[in-house]
Amino acid sequence: MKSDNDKSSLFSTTQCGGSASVLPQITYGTAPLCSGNPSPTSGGRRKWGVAGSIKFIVIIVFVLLIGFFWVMKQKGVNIITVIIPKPKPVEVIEEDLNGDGKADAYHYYREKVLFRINRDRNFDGKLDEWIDVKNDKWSFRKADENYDRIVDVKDYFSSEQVLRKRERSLTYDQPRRKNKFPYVEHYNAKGQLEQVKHDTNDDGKADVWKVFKEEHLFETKVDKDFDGKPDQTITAKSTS
Ligand SMILES: [Ca+2]
Ligand SMILES: [Ca+2]
Ligand SMILES: [Ca+2]
Ligand SMILES: [Ca+2]
Repeated sequence: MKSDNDKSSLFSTTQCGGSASVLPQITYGTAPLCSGNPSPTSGGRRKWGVAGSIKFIVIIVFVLLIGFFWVMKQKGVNIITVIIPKPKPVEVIEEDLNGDGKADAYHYYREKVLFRINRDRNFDGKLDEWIDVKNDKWSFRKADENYDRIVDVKDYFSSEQVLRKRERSLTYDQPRRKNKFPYVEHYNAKGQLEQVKHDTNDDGKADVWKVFKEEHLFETKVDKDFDGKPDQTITAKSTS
């Protein structure tokens, strides 16, 4: 059985820093573990560790950034406007389509390049057509066709301004409809109608598909139970 003297050889107290005012530290065996003291293998230098190195790098980067901003300011360079360039000014040319002295069409230019046309086609003072222009061609158009201030149609054009896709409402009852554009028309490169997808029950999925050939209806498929799969196929000449 070990005596109290035996225990003191394993766990003893010593004082760090050699001063009597320093709190005693527990030692294990004969090596004192005083935090902050250089280890015998560190050559007398304090180890930074990973966290210390990261802090050091962050401080250096921060100081360099402050210096960079200060130098740029001395040179009269506003670094904010360099990073976030100011938007180029937009010029708007108004047009009076019906000669009543009020503008009905607005052409938007940036650096003399037309990029947007907005129009009031029924002259009620409210815009009802919005057109995006790229390279002098319409790229996108949306419009309120019944002038109730709700968009009813969206047109997507090719780079040659050929209509390729049209999303629209059939009944102008969008406020009551979940799917505001349930009727989607697809056109070929010549602008001829090729396919229609119609979501008749507002579940967001087409349930009637119509295929056109030479712009004439060729085939209709219907998903009667709305499971996403057509249940009936109707061709122009026969029914199956
Ligand atoms: Ca006018
Ligand atoms: Ca209008
Ligand atoms: Ca409308
Ligand atoms: Ca549906």
